[in-house]
Amino acid sequence: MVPASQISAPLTEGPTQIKVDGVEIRLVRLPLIEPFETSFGKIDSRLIFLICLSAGGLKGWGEVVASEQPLYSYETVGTAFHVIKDFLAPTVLDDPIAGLPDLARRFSRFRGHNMAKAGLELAFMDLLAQMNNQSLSALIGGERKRVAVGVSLGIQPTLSQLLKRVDKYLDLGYQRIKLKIKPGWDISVAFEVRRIYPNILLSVDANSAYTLADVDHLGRLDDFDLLMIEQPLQSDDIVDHAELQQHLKTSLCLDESITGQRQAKAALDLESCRIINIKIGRVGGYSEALAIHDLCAARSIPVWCGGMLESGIGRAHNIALASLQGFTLPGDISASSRYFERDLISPEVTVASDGTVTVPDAIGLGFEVDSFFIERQTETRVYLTRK
Ligand code: OSB
Ligand code: MG
Repeated sequence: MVPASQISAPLTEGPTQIKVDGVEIRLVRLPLIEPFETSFGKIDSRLIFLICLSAGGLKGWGEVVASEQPLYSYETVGTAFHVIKDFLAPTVLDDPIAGLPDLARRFSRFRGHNMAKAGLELAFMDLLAQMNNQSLSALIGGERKRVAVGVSLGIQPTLSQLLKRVDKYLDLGYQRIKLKIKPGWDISVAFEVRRIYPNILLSVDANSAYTLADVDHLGRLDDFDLLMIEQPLQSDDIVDHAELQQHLKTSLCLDESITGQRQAKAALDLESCRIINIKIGRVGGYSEALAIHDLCAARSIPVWCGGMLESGIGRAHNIALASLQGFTLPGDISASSRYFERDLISPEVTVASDGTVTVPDAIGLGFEVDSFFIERQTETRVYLTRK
């Protein structure tokens, strides 16, 4: 693993004081190639929330992963817009920023709204990487040159439509298949996929669709040699998951419940899960994501990088994060083409036939931002400056 001291060094040292001149917010509509359905609903486009920080002639890009509706999390595009415009952006524009810890400290007095905070942290880290002439991966101490990836398959109208998609993504090389499940679309689906593919890495994600009363039902998933069951119980629960884990052979993985390093530590202390999904947006940015990575590495708990149907900008940050040594399981980092006809970056993210994505070594994000296409798809644009 990478010791915390090595990770934080480039983030705190050096003469870098970043004076941010402007915060641009853009809401950009990207249609999905096909609808994405989870236990809480179905979407057919993404309203991508971009943040662009300008400083000293450079631009740093970040993405707020909130959805339009408060389903996965209480945050929405609307709440993040308000919180960034009225509270977070003014603290960013206030004084020059000394480093990531300084930025995180400014945000910490505001409760919650992790996705809003993360969007600004991401953009800040892109700026910092550019100022240091480094890739994002190098900036955070990432060592992997390629990261292993899996695919998350939404609930389908029929089993045969699901099986077609499993086949397609295995063919494309994806190393792990994750099935979204809910009551009525769970046991028989996992049974059938496992029957046809006895040897693949297979997991399921319930997005909180069950309660502890379903312990026997969920126990039937133990027959399918799953890599993990992701977030079966309530989104803020840590206690019932510990009880459930005791009754299951299969490892539980927490997603929604892990909103920061304190929750991660509590979940590991209580043995509520044996695997953690790290999403930079859900935990409030790089500082928390790195801390959770370090905590899990120190306890030999595998972590993997989750996804939120990000555009290429959020995806580039996920790739950088997943290049850290502790990310030992395939992430939900698909090719741009898994979700979008055309992405906001160039080149787009591609998955090689061995199910890996290259970690760019070019400075900053490592991808060009396609300003022309962003402009074309923009629904809302706001530019905030110092008062
Ligand atoms: O639970 O991991 C989840 C997408 C939106 C909200 C929650 C989740 C997901 C995914 C998609 O599973 C992962 C991806 O971006 O490919
Ligand atoms: Mg999940």
